[in-house]
Amino acid sequence: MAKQEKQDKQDKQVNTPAYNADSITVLEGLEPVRKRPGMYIGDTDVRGLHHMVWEIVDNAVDEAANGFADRIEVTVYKDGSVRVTDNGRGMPVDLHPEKKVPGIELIFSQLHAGGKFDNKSYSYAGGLHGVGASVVNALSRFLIAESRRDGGCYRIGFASTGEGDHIRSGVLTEPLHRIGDASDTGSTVHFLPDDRVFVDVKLDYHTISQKLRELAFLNAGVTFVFTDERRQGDDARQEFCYRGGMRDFIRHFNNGKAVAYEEPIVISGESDGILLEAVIQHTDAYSDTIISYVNNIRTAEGGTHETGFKSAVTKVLNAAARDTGVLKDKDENFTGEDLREGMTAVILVKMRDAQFEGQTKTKLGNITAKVAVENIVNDQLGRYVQNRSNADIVRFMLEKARQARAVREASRKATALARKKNSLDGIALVGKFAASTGRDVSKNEMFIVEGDSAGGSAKQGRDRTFQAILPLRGKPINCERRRLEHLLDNEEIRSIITALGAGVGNDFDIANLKYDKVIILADADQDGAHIRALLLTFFYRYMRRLIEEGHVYIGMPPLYKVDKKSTKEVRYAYSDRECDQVVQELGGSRSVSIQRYKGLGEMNPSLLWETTMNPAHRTLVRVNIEDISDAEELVTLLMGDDAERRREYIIEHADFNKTDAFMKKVKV
Ligand code: 28F
Repeated sequence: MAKQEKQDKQDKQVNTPAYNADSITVLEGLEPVRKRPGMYIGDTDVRGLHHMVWEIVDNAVDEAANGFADRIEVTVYKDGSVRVTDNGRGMPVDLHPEKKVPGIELIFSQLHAGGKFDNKSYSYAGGLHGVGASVVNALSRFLIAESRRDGGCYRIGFASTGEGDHIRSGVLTEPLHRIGDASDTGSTVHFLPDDRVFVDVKLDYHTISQKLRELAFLNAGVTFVFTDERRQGDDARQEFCYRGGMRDFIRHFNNGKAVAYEEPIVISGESDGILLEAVIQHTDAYSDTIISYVNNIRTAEGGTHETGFKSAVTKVLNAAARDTGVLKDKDENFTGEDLREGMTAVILVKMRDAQFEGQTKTKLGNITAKVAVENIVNDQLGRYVQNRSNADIVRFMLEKARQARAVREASRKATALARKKNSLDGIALVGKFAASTGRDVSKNEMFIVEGDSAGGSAKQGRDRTFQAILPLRGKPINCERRRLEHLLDNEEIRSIITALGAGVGNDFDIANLKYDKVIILADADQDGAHIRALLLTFFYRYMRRLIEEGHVYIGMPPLYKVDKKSTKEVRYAYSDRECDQVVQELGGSRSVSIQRYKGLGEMNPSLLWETTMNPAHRTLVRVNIEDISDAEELVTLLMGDDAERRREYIIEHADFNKTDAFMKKVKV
């Protein structure tokens, strides 16, 4: 009874005129977002459009991270609108004591506000710029929010009004009111990103699905349901829930590799207001992989948290090596790199006021994070290695470090020699590599071409002012199973490193890159797929920035030549489907002749130029690491020991029309 009274009172309050007057000032608050969307959402391209979704999802994830929700649903509709629902406490509907406006209205109309980011319990809110829901409202055609709490369901609505230079957005069109009863609690937000802001861009099914899967790994036990109503059948709905959270993440990541021990090492703790969760698992690989996150955002460029992690691992394991006698008094400490050989680690830091730096703003800058992570890892990994029941695992790690050091020392001379060879720029490449004459790096392109004959055609056909050709004779070495020192013995690999001019591995410096585009040109058959995979693996492992910053492309030679008999019109098709389409356009199969190209080698220089190299006509596919774990999985699959899976994969993907999981098709 008392509850009902309170309810009625609230229902009345939200409709008072004073409240509407207040909302005008609130409106002006959103104007800057509309004026300079990029400042608030990153950009108004696909990335920005997806950030709209992440901002709302982040709020739901925060509610889950605080222990109030365990189910989050995301639906994309045919009109491009998005609906996000959680089963948390529901957004507050009572009036803010000073502002006299319902909490839910503040969430969607106050920049940098909503209390969300001031409230201690919400101290780890994520989001690119941490401005949240009001920005999404400002950049939407409409936004409807519902809150289910205290037995009621409440709704508030906003929309943009006007047109041209007079658009006002986030205007309150439906003040908060009770629309009915609710048997559960939770929040729902339904919004339509404004197509006048996000022009000609669409939400991508895979991007959203991968992000939600990632969030499911990072938030153990929370169920994420993704529905894309633009799709049909089994593909339209996906559900992710990982009881084991980051432990499941690392298992998934190392799936298909030989792991040194089944149960990942788990570290979790708090220091100086910074939360850390980390998992470690070793494989028989020769490199290390650290995947790090801050507030659920991937930090691809690393930063202070990674530095703190590495430094603590080095310290703890060197101490263990001394304790167990693996290192004698006279021995030098192991290097961090030796100690991390074969290590996979996933690190998640949650902190307030995270500062992001670096070229892609994915590098954590806060020094406090280094200290905090270092403290927690020192303490917990220290305890782990002290624990007798982990003795075998610790012995494995130290033995691996010892071998890594031995190999490193043994091959130091060989490496020095290889490096020296490389530094004799050009000499190692004589007769093979055809450099471009132009010096404008931003225009320069390097084609890595499968086979000498195709290489020859490419050299003749190219525009030498900006295109360089590097023909590959044999197959480049498989680098999954090799240390960098051995890779340098491979002539093909050395040529690539030398030609690109930016070093390799830890010495790789993208600032010295001589070519803006590195284009792999291989046949559309199994051999070609293999060569592409080998090269991509190499770039992925030893020049990752090259891929991350979008410099690597796959060239697409045409698969078919279609001649119209009567008019002699000639068209080229790059896929089976395109071939069918072209045949239709030229009047059907009776009026054309079709030639299928078996390989690059069949094309003469001018044809190769016209169809595959000329920027005006060609199709390139940019290689894009959308989901690092998928890419890693693919690399492992293609390069690892599991021959059967590898065979299956190559057969399945030898069809050039299917985009490899690595790649996102972008016509350039
Ligand atoms: C569909 C997206 O946005 N879920 C949210 C809550 C819950 C609270 C809240 C949100 C706290 C102080 C305002 C409830 N009860 N899903 C969401 N669930 N925001 S957003 O509070 C926001 C601020 O002022 C909530 C008690 N405390 C907080």
